[in-house]
Amino acid sequence: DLVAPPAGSAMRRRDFIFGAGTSSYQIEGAAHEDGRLESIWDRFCATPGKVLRGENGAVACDHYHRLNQDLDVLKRLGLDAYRFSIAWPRVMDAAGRPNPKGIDFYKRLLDGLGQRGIRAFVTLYHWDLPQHLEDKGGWLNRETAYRFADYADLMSRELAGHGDVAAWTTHNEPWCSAYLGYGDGHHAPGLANPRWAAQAMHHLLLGHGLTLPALRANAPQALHGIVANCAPGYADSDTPADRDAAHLFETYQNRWVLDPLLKGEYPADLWRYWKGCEPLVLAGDMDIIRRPIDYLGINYYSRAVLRSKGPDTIDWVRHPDVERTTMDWEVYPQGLQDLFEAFKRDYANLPPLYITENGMSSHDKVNGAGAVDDLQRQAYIKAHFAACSRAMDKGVDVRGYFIWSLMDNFEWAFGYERRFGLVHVDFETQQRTLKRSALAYADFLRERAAAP
Ligand code: GBH
Repeated sequence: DLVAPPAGSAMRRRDFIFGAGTSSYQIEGAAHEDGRLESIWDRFCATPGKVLRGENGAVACDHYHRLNQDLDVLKRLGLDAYRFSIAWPRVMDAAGRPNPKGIDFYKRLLDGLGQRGIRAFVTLYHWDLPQHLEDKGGWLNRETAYRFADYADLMSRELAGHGDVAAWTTHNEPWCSAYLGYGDGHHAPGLANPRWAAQAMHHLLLGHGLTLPALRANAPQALHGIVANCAPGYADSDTPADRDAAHLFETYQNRWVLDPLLKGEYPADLWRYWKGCEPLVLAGDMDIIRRPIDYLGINYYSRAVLRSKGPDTIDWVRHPDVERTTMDWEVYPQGLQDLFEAFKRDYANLPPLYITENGMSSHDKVNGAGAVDDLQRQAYIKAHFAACSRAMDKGVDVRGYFIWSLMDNFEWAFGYERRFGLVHVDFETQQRTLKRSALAYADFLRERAAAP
């Protein structure tokens, strides 16, 4: 019974949503079919030296062609909800007109979920910007925010009446899009300047706010919100300098995104860390960005430990003797509780939370008996269930938990080597094998469904 919340946990309430997630570029493949345009990730992967072993998402899990099989896997798991993203380059042509073939894929996906009684959490942007928009400046260009609102309007109209969409998400992890994409260049489009990261963030958040009226009008029954990747920062020592380093880390990692959304302002400390990098903000922008949201999705993986490296400069500390994943991220469940309790203290208007991603990568292999013994993942999930339960006991309003990921997939700059799935994928044969963690999760969900 490894993958289950503790007895008596508030997570065992029947209305708590359990799910798993994926994203379009990481699983779909079919990168050149049915009128799909080039995305910034196709271009980035084709640039030598950007992705481990030069891998790309051209085939990935071939999910585009294996939709029904993957829907049946979701059904076998017994999930309440499935979180996926729409590939913007699949559903609109370069003139902004709808591409019916691409849109049809998502209609079939939602219909298939609906037939199986699985609710949908639909993300509009999980990093695959159409390349033609990047050619005009991408998220550095304010126009992209307006094009994003057009795209959101189109998709929420087109998909109305298909399946049961519980929630729309504007952006997955704007921090990653802005910082990894435009600030340090580890992700597409591979640009590296903190001033650009700050401007890209502003336009990403503006795009988020601009979409909300259309989403609400076209999908009045669904919840509307955004997903942020957050991590708590701990000072390496109790000195004021190290405590300030931890504070600056949380400003750059969490408050850079959450303060504009929930307080309508960028945290002033951020410009202590990135001197002179303030974005251009037009009158009225912050009111658009702070439009009320129904929920906040948090992707939680690990913590950071920080020390001061001089005034307004921080240094990441790597503790040698702690458990790590194959991403080299520390396993630190307590951080989830600490983070959520801090949010509750810091934001008077904190909306209900969903853990929209949590999980780990490991070197999983199918053994001679045809099974995948991912014991470390089962323990990881169980420990994070317990941390989430403790936060709920302290009054934090958490409504759902999604494991990242449904299946092994294209792990961005790390290619196919890092495996986050509940389901193992053999990338030669496209064979899916439920790992032990998936079987244990399914057992828990079946028991819960049977309980009075
Ligand atoms: C998510 O991003 C993505 O949404 C998803 O597509 C991706 O597959 C998944 O996570 C796994 O990577 O070095 O310990 O300080 C996660 C964003 C940003 C979280 C970097 C971890 C560094 C952790 N990540 N962060 S650590």
